[in-house]
Amino acid sequence: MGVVTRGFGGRRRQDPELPPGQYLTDDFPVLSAGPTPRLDLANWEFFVATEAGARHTWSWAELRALPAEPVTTDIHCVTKWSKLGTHWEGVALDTLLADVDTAADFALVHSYGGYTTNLPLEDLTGGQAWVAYRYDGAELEPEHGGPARLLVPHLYFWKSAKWVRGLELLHEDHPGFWESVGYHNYGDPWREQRYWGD
Ligand SMILES: Nc1nc2c(c(=O)[nH]1)N[C@H]1C(S)=C(S)[C@@H](COP(=O)(O)O)O[C@H]1N2
Ligand SMILES: [Mo]
Repeated sequence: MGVVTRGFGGRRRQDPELPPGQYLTDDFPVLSAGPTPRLDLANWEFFVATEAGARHTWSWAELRALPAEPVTTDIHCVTKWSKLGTHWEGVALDTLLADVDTAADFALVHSYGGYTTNLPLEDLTGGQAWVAYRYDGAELEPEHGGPARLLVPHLYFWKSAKWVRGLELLHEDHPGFWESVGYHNYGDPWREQRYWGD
């Protein structure tokens, strides 16, 4: 986290902590392509379906019983806002995938409500992604993806699926909701991969 650097005379200097084209916000905007689903924790589950046909599931109680990690990270939305040093808590995908036998290269993330987003499986492992259920010291608000959302902060925030339901592990890449209508397939904010062709 650093000091916000702004030029005088209305010129905004690029903060070295901000990817190209991004600006800082203290707000936490809500961006949802549809209504906020109200989910019953008694029926909630997180699944991992492998390319070989195996299906692993965790109930809400089982998820919450797994070791949780605090995560402090910057987040970058493709609509150009960034927040630095946000505080989350959740279960690392490394923990959830530890006993999953897979040779898949890709994951299609599914949300309650039907949203999907795709990414290479290797971007979900190695301490880079979490199923997050707390934000800023409180349970995650429904508008921001509660009860639980994916958190993959090294990619643009549309990859961080709210109301996450599970992962479909695949040999072949399959574009998700925004990726199939023109957003970049990978979405690295540091390479400004916003749209097709970036
Ligand atoms: N299920 C679901 N997840 C989603 C979205 C969505 O519309 N539905 N929007 C994405 C986009 S474009 C962004 S920028 C972030 C916004 O998260 P926020 O509303 O908590 O700021 O969620 C991402 N995850
Ligand atoms: Mo977004």
